[in-house]
Amino acid sequence: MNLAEIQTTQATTSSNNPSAINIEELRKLCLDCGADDVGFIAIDRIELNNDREDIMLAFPRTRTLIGFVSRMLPDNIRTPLRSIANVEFHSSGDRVEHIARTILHRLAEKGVRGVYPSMGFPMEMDRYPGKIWTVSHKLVAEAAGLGRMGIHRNIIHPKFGNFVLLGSIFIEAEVTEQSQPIDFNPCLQCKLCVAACPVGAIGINGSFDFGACMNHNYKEFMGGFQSYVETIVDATSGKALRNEVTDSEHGSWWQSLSFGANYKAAYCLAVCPAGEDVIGPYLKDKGAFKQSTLKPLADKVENIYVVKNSDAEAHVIKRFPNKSIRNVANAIRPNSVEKFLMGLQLVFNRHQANGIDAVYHFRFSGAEERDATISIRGKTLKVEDGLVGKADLTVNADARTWIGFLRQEKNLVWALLTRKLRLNGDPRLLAKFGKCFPA
Ligand code: B12
Ligand code: SF4
Repeated sequence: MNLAEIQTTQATTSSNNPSAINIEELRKLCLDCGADDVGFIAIDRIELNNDREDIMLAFPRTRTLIGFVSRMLPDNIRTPLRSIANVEFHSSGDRVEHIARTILHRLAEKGVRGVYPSMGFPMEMDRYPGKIWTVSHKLVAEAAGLGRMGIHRNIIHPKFGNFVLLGSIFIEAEVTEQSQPIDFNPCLQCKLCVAACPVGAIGINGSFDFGACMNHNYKEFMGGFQSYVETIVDATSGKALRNEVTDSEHGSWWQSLSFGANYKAAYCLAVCPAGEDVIGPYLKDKGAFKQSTLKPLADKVENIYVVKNSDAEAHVIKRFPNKSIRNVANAIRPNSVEKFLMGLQLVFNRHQANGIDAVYHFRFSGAEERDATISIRGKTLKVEDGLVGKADLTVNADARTWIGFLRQEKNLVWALLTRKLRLNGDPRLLAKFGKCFPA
């Protein structure tokens, strides 16, 4: 299927509004401005349910979203040299924003207003560690027929593969036709991304270990920065700090802070063979493809940043004995009960939960009053509002004390002695709970 055919199958839902922008003209305008593929969806589309409030906050006149992709250079992403992959990520990211701005300037000449959110960063940090992005470009791209998420949770464009970054634009006009998702997933289920990820973040079953990816790949981003600063502050002298942070790591931080934060891996994207333009070498000789793409990344001698006793640490020990483990603090640390409950799924270590079968009732009081049920069973986690079923352990906690305990600012024994924390049930279950969320 060529790109023109793909695009024709996408556009389906029509608008009756006579002033709506003709999509053929709009598509041409977007491609002329540098987009490599583009689609259009109305603000009321179900795929935007999670993001609509933020989109309307950003631009209350929004009627339509333009989703587009911009190609990256696969060989830059595939190299084991991080500087070369990162320069392509940064250049491509800048290009996405440049394309969005150019499209909006052209539309402004036609009297159509709109805004574009960032491709990735900056984000709304006052919401951290919550939903800090305005719109999920992946969901826009899927809805707009630009590809589907593969097992590695990235969008695979049917022609360009996963070597695309995504952009979205909010505009005030309606369009004559809306795009629809493509009816197949280009992911081949080859699992090369599963094998390539140094921290085991991508599960064969489609699960994704957000914390593992965040702690390693994003070490020189926001979460890792807190930990870096605290390491410096906690050191008793410059000489003592050298035992904690090597010269090469300080240098890497300096480069990230001066030239744009550097990703440590992105190996899942690097090895993905899917997409009409890139699949040739894989189809020709799968073994040779693995040798040339996966092996150099797997063989690379490098530091891997993982939380102590986490699934990610166990993965490095088992799969990548050639790589060096460096322990870091978990980048996601909650600052409220709400964020604690919301973030549990993101930092749950399923293999640490092996053998646990327990229901926990949490009853928070004080600054935040809330009841929640957390069930851990069959290496899966379920978080529910309210008290559901029979608890094996009930944790009655003052909200601030609990959050302080999680942030290692308050002592568990002190909390128990002062009855700011009271347990009803087998207290060993609390230790087992903690094991599933290594910090
Ligand atoms: C949050 C985020 C991340 C997170 C989570 C990744 C993920 N799977 O969603 C982290 C920090 C781990 C991450 C890593 C990477 N990212 Co990123 N990231 C985003 C961001 C800001 C939003 C993602 C999103 O839509 N999440 C919501 C839903 C749709 O995603 P999901 O997969 O269903 O859900 C997972 C997580 O998001 C998380 N989650 C879901 N809901 C919530 C809510 C909250 C509050 C939180 C904190 C998390 C969370 O849990 C889910 C399972 O882990 C977008 C930019 C944007 N504004 O859209 C870029 C984006 C998705 N990232 C991108 C890229 C390139 C990467 C990296 C390759 C970076 C790199 N160069 O190394 C890696 C790849 C990791 C991977 N295999 O997914 C590209 C993807 C391009 C493509 N072809 O699809 C995007 C679209 C940026 C762009 N403009 O192109 N990323
Ligand atoms: S590497 Fe294979 S399994 Fe992973 S996303 Fe690409 S095609 Fe799918």
